[in-house]
Amino acid sequence: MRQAGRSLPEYRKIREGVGMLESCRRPDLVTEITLQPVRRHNVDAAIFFSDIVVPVAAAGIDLDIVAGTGPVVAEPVRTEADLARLRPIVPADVDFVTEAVRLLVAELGDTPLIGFAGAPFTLASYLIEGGPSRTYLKTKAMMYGAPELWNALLARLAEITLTFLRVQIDAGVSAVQLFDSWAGALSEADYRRFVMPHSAAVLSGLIDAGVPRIHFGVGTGVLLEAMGEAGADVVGVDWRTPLDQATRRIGPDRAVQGNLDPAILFAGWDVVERETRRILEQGRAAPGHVFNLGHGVMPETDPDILTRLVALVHEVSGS
Ligand code: 1CP
Repeated sequence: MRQAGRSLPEYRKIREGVGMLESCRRPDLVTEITLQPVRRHNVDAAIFFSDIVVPVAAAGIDLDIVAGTGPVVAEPVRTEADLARLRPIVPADVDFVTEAVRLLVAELGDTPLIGFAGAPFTLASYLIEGGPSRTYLKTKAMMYGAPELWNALLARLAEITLTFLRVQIDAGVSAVQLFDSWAGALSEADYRRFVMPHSAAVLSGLIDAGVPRIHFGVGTGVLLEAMGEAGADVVGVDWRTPLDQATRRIGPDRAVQGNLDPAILFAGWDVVERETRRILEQGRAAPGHVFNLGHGVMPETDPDILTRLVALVHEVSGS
């Protein structure tokens, strides 16, 4: 979401009259949209064009991705009976993903393709709330009030997510990112108790696949250590925590990814340059640093600033 694609005129053109879910199911469109930011900005890796709700739609949940809103679930999942509508998936349920990844890997040559999935907590929040939320009231009510149902739901989502990431790895992605975008709504203790075991099941289930695993959330300053422990090789950091501080929390065994505030891209080039240099400097404290934004690209972002930003990162890091 809010990756480079949405700020590009060529993206908006190709998406005209095509719904978001439909575009995710068309390998020709997925391939072209994934390549657009790579061509334009010369980034070092491509991120697969899809959405975190694609596997739960394939698992039988009736949902849509509504422009300007995000995922909307027709009948939210709130009871034991609702859970039965979320069945496990098999690779054939997402054969369009296999086909798109294969096409992309062939087109990209040496440029790695990053696959991704939503983590169980973030997926559960959409299924339980029925759409985007600020407070996660119903999600937390189930988590605290009906822990058995909660654990059954998150275990099912972990199973679906693991299958979905394996499909992408088998088709050729070079790395995977697990998005627990909204886990920052939790305390560390509750994250460790109610969420981490399920995310760890996904991440540890991929150890033998031998691809780097990136684990990211927004507002996760207090969770960084636990998100690393869940089984990540790289921990994504939003703009709230400086990377040297993040590294002290995460420890010397994991790389970091981040963390320019996407809003900085609206503040003029001098500010972008200063902040980018600061982040690259602070990233040196970590055993590895993937430069990235602290969250997705806003659709109103000037694409030329992004191109310049990529060139600056290449220049400063000598790559
Ligand atoms: O642009 C790209 O090529 C990247 C592909 C991508 C990714 C990685 C999309 C396309 N979605 C995602 C992941 C995603 N989707 C996340 C995790 C990343 C993050 O935290 O930003 C989340 C939380 C979603 C859910 C979602 N999908 C939202 C957020 C709603 C909320 O709760 O605030 C929204 C707005 C979407 C729709 C969506 N997904 C992707 C795009 C390009 C869009 C916009 C819709 C459109 O273009 O029609």
